[in-house]
Amino acid sequence: MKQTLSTLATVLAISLALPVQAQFAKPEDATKYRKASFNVMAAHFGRLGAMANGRAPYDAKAAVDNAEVVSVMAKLPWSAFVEGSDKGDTRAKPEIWKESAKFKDAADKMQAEMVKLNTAAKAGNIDALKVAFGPAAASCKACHDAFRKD
Ligand code: ASC
Repeated sequence: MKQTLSTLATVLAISLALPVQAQFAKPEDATKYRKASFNVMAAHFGRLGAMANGRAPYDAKAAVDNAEVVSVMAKLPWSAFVEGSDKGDTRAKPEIWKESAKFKDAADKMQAEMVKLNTAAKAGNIDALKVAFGPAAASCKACHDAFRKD
């Protein structure tokens, strides 16, 4: 029993450490998935922006909750930029697949900024949130400028 539990714990620890890897039956499913994850992220990021920019009152708990969602969602879209999903209902530029190392750098940078934003939200003060929000928004914009059609 003890042995079984410890094996189970090991399996669980390994599976939690694996990066999220969604599977898609069709390229359109991948496109829908990445758009959905960006949309959820944007909704929660926008709430943080409203607080950071003084358009909404600062609420420490709401900041933590929103930043948590943002940092989790930030991990999701990348595995959905599959081959063949450059066509159809997407603003993804071909450069995503042609300059994949550059795209990965931009994606990694964004995720790192969202982790910092999450840490800042947990600090529990508006100034920390303001400091982290600017670079986080800039990391969204940098990727949009290079890799998204408007
Ligand atoms: C947002 C949002 C984005 C980013 C970007 C920052 O709130 O939806 O995509 O910020 O506009 O420049």
